[in-house]
Amino acid sequence: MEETPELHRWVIAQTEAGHAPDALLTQLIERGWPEDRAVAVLTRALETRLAQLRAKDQLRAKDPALSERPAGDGTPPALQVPQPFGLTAPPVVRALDREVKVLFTLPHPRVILFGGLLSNTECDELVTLSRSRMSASQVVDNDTGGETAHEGRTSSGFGFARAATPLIDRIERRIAALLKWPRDQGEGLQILRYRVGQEYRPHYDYMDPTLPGAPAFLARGGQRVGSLVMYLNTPLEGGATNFPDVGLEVAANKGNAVFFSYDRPHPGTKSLHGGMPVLKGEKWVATKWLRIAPHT
Ligand SMILES: O=C(O)CCC(=O)C(=O)O
Repeated sequence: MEETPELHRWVIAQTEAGHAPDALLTQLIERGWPEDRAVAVLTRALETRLAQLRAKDQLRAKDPALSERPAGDGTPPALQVPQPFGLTAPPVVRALDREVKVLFTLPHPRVILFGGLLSNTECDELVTLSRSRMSASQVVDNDTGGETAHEGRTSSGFGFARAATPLIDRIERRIAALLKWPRDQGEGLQILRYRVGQEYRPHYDYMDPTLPGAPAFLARGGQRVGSLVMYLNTPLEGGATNFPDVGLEVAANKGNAVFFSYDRPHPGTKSLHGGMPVLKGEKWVATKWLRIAPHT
């Protein structure tokens, strides 16, 4: 077993495609590497990559024109995504304990609007559970993989741990059944409240693997490959979820949920989306992000 530059390149390519270190560790062990040596190989390969990215960042800071140039890395390879059903959409799907309507589907970007995923009572209970816990929403920090405030996201929010309450546990099991995606490959539910004028400007939910914060973000479950935005109320006006690349606006209707997937961290997925400003009343949503590996 030799630690070659080729092996390091493989580790980096897999990581940038969104595979979690745990999955790579398992593969190395399966190939016969002792666990301690496999961990050392992974650590060295990722630290080297991190150092390269930091150096690139410093160069960009000195010469802003460099940021304008394409990375030249090509399109990342496709990842597995949640597939609730095949190409033909059924009118209704059974999700654990509930019949859920399929209101429309779009192939590219892959978007599915589900009707009645949550009952009115479940929506109200989620709002009641979260109301007193909200604080200013943050976004993923591209430099650290942690969280940071951002002017494009003006809502407030609260993140629940997975299975935080019996209600959340049930909803998560329902989502896993609906999307045919293991529950532990989902992040905890994130509740958002938008007041009049508040919005979440168009963004991608995946992590750009070339950013300095990517290794830390991807270490906890790999790349995001799907999002489910559940509407917990119906705003009086505004607040649709929009997909600007294809001119789609999904109205926020209590109990419904819009699902979209992106098979690679790339704008070619057309998964750019946002929460449009609320014009009257307020808007509450619960978002579930799905990862390619168990999220910790
Ligand atoms: O509020 C919405 O409609 C979209 C929410 C969203 O984009 C997100 O949580 O990533």
